[in-house]
Amino acid sequence: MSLVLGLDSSTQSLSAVILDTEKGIVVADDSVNFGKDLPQYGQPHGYDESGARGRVHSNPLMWLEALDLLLSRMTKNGVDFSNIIAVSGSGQQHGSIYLRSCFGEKLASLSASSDLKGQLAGCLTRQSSPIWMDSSTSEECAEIATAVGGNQVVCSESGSVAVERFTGPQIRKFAKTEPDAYAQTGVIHLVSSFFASIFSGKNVAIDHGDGAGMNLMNLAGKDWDRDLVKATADGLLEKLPPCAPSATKSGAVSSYFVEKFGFSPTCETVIWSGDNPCSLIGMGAASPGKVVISLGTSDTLFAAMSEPRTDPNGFGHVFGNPAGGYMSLICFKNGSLAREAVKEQFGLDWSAFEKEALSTTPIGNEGLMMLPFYEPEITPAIDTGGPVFSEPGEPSSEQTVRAVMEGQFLNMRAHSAWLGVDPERIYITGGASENDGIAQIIANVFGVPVDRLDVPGSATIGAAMRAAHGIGKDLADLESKFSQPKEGRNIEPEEGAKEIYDGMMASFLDFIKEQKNS
Ligand code: XUL
Repeated sequence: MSLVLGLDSSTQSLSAVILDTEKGIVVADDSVNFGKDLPQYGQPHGYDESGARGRVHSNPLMWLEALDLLLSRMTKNGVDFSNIIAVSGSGQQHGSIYLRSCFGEKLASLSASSDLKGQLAGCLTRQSSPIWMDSSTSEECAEIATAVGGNQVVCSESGSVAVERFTGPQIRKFAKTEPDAYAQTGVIHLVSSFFASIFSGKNVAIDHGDGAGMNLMNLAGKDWDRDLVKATADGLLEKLPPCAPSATKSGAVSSYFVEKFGFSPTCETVIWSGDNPCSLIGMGAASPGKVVISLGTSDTLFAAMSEPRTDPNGFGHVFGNPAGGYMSLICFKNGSLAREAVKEQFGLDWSAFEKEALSTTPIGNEGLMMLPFYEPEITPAIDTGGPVFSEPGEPSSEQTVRAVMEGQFLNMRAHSAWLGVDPERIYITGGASENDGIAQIIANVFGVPVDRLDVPGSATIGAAMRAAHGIGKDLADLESKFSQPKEGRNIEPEEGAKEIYDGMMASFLDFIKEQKNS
């Protein structure tokens, strides 16, 4: 038997894929979209949009309901879970769930005749979960950094300076603002370890990939950093699950899934990781050499690295590579958020991003530049209060489409230079990677060919590959089956394009500086 299940709990949806690891094929896949399938939560993009001062939270009960819904929908559609030999998953990074100590016991005694939401709701000590889009913890970041001797120390110990969306600063804010609820909290999970615990029927570890996105894990020691934990909140160490390598098995699947959805009682669980570390695996980029751009709600650029190299400007991060070693990552908040905003502003469809805008405007937009920061940006850290153009006037829809994409990828190129890698090709993934126009701009700005994979959803595929790897399957063999570029879908850079963007780079950086100072 060779079927493995991978899940991905992302910002906007919960997805699943079943891989046949012998035949090298995708057997089934499905997805629940939080906004469309669970409109009763009033979170159309997967989070509460009414938060003030940078607060962005999601409802963890919505995530639980999504899991029951996804698996029952797959069962109704004829999917047979009884042959699955291992399950693992991927979670949006940094998000945290706050639970009473009884969470572990509850998980061990879940009844298949009821649902997850009804049985686990009482365990929450905090009704909402801060997610990666939250930028409300600048004060807490500064306090943590000061307590340990400065941001250089936070960065050298944890792989990143203190970052607003990272879990440590979020925990500190909770402990400061809701001390009673914090005191009632027995265990704090990441999205990844929360779901992994549910599948295993007990509290399980946080993996080194996702754990590194907390400002709490010591990168070299691969365990909780006592100084950072102490600087974050009182009594925190007892509330954190242990850290463990990503390929750690966590026992047979919980009887809830056996009785309710027909899983085999011998199906093994492997701990979950973050979406970016899982995507690294799904893209076949676990060994250094490949640079990946993931185009999702956020855009990220990442690559495996043999030695942890930190970003001198503090925007980049080092996470654990689920296959061992490290990966670097840079996250840009205004990914599809910005592209969708332009699409909606002009009532366009995606073909405008694919063809019309690009065929009617010249490369470089005749010098018209845009800082596409519809939401406060993370890289660079700047709040421009919305998009800004370098020239006055009302740009046309075609100019704006080109400007948003050129702005995004010039910004990405500028802020990834510290990695010191000169990619020969770039591998792209995520919903928007199917769009040829977006792929063309990336090829032009970086001046290298762009490849896409044969299978959709690299985080979900990567999660399934990690399940297989965790029970002893060979990663190189899995990569040769599932992480191959799709033939005929590569995009070459256009002649002379890179030179135009080389020429624009200095003015683009000045434009950012001007806006920062204004
Ligand atoms: C990475 C990050 C985002 C989330 C989105 O640091 O914040 O890419 O993982 O899912």
